[in-house]
Amino acid sequence: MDRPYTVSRYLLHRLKEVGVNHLFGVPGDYNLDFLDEVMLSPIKWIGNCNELNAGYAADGYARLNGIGAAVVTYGVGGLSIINAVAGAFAELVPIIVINGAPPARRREAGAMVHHLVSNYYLQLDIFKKITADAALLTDPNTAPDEIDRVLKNAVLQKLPGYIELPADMNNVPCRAPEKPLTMLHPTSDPDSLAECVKEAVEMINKAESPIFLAGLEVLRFGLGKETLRLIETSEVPFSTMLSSKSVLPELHPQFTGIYQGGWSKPSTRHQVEDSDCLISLGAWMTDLDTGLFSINLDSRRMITVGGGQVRIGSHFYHQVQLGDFIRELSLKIQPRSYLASHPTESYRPKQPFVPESSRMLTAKRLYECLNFNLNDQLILLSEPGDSFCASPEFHIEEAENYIVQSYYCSIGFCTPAALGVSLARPSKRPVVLTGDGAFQMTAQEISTLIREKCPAIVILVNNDGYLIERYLHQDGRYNDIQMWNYAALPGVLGNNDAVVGIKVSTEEELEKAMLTALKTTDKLIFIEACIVNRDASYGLERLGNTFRSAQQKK
Ligand SMILES: Cc1ncc(C[n+]2csc(CCOP(=O)(O)OP(=O)(O)O)c2C)c(N)n1
Ligand SMILES: [Mg+2]
Repeated sequence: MDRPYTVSRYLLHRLKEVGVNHLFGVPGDYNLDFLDEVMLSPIKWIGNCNELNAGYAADGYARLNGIGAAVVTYGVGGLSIINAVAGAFAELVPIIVINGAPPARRREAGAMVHHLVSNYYLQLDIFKKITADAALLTDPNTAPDEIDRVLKNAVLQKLPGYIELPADMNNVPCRAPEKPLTMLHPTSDPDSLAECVKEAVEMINKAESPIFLAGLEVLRFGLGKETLRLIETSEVPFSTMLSSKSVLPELHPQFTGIYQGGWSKPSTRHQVEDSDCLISLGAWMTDLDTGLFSINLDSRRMITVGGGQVRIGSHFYHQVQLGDFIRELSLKIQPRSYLASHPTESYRPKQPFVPESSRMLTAKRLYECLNFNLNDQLILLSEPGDSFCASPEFHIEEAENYIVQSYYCSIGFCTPAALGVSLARPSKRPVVLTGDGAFQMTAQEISTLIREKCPAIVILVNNDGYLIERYLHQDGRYNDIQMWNYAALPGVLGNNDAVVGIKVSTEEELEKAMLTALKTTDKLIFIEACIVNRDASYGLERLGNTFRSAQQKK
């Protein structure tokens, strides 16, 4: 006979129902009863080295799986995971945090228990500000409804959710889940939708050089396939942005490149900015997505869709959802044989990497080599720093094979996020491109990657400190970090049968290491790439120049 439902069983049932198959986190005495239930559930427990890493892992997982979750303990864990939750909130990633709390009798007595800071509502108050919804479960009669509400709001709004679970609430009986959760997606106003699509079709039909710009909301709301259908039906070319890179396949003949304002390839910039009808789908104009706001777009020649509304020139249409607009436009738009009449500059073909023997490795050559070796089985995660500046121009063949925290930009995100990526997509391998500074933030999580047998490829760009900061400002001693023996580290953190650490300083060594990485599909491969003379990518040189000249104008 099935065991009766308790609050923790109910929560696990709903987590599984919304798609959580792995739970990240760190135990603590306030969450141990919950973790005992996790061990009996079909959800797999993945212990992390710390809570921040658990949050990043859940975020990486959610970006591919649709949702992720992490379990932490009160105060010490709850407050540690905040940075990861803030990043997920900023970037529209739904992760659920389950925070094990002291029992109700202690809360009600106001007792001074370990891990308490200030008062018993502090964490709930903080998480309310960086989640779609947050609940402290105090009553087994209302707990199921509160769990349902938090999960639904997180899933629908693509934002984190927070559930505080007092230790004595875990094993209290509660009602069984009655029926599957009903997700009421926000709807469009039918008149508003019909009118704005009509106006959009007229504008596109009249235009000589329309172009789509697919942005971050297309990626996060899982609208890539529908957007591709729209693009292929209409035969209009498209661009993406750094934050939405790889939402659509980049080897597509209609792809014109990544639009980043003044940092774009000239042909991409020309096509986007000189278009007489730019259809912007869910694009966020953040500083790093716009080449530090160096964009030149005229709203009179734009159709802007996102955040539940559409703007065409000076006309605003409210309550129109992005997905509805894309689907409706696909039905109404006429193919224009655009490719036949206006061939776009085809996307730059991959340049083969031919190493020059014993030539010392520069940043540019490292990125050329990586770009050449990326394939559709590899998911690239690129860390803020030179890695992130180099990667916009990489060729990502398949949709969803690129992950970046391009708005919140918390360094140290990618190594733990790769754990989540690997568990969410076991058929592919994550490739972490990280700086030495970023790596030092969350390096321990290599050990969890090894323990979980995730055959990640980690490429550490050893340029001796915080290179990006050296470029953004006059250099100072604060940009120096302790040199580690990076390539030896994976052996220390794991077992030598499961990991290969390789240090490279020349082009030839890099090519050999890359071949080993691609051939050895059952191990974690860690490549420490030593860069000569703190060399940087073209992207970082450009960022530094723009940033410093903006500072001078202040
Ligand atoms: C958590 C966090 N702390 C600090 C920063 C500020 N920051 C941005 S990039 C950077 C240095 C990155 O150095 P590294 O990873 O070595 O990359 P490089 O530029 O050298 O390639 C720092 C400290 C940040 N973005 N996130
Ligand atoms: Mg560095």
